[in-house]
Amino acid sequence: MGGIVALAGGVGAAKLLRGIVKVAPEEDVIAIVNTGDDIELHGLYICPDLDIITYTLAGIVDEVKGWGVKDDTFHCLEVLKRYGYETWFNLGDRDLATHIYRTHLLRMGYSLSQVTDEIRKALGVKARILPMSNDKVRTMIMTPIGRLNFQEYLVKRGAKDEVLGVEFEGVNVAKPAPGALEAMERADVIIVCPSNPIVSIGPILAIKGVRETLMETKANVVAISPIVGGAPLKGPADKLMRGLGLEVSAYGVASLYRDFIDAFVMDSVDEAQRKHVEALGLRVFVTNTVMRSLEDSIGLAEEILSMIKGLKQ
Ligand code: FO1
Repeated sequence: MGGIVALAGGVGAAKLLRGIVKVAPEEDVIAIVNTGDDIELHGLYICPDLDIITYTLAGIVDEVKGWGVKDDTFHCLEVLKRYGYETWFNLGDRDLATHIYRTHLLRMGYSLSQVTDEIRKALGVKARILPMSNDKVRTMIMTPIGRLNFQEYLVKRGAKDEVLGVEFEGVNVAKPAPGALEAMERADVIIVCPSNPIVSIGPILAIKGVRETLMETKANVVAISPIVGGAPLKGPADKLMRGLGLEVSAYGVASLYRDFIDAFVMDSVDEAQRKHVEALGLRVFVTNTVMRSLEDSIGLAEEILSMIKGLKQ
């Protein structure tokens, strides 16, 4: 049994993963997570997507925001502000402990994948969580006011700037994290989570060897559309897709993945696009993909896993 590999960004992926680990043995699940959104602030190394996935699977995420730790306080940030630090990125006190621990271990010489493994084990998560790479990759957004780090574009400036282009700085020399390609080769199922196709899944696909491995694997590869009814459920995927001249629709997402996926799952509200997506050569499944509750997540995970049984093998 090769297990389930999930390519993951932040909140949308975490919601699906919390369902997947309820319907499949958690230790058989490996999430390969985007690190293009990582940022260094206050001398600390912060990995938002890795933390969103880990906190969600550990049951400690702030479910209202989808990121950070539930019931967190912000005392440290308040004092940092008095010292003159920029505090637009809301780091809670409990969340900061993760960044302190991660930064400490990285400075001791641990790799990001080793640190990530220590954190998930300490928080009681049985699924494996792998950063896409141990090397530094930074998603940069080109805008009329210049080149912005992704978190500056999204959080500091509220995604208000026109998107002229997207770059993954460092991706040409970044190697996949140890075990990531092997996991994709061995997997029974690879799920491309309903994450932003440009800045969450895009950086993972841009790492050397990932796209090729996805095209060659014997696993059934299925993607879930993060665009429902022509808009993302969360985040700036529409602005980024439009800025890159792509159609903001389930079809637009399917066409980005068409060379390596076998099947595409899209929401019932997009039923009218079924034929259009099938014309890309994909098996299409239409269902409710909006995950408002844990029950929704479990329902979607169950459907995905039963749909793709026997697609290729
Ligand atoms: N998103 C926000 O919109 N505002 C924040 O202040 C913010 C802080 C933050 C702190 C830790 C963390 O792990 C995530 C955080 N996020 C915040 C979410 C994050 O910016 C994005 O959702 C992801 O990078 C996209 O997947």
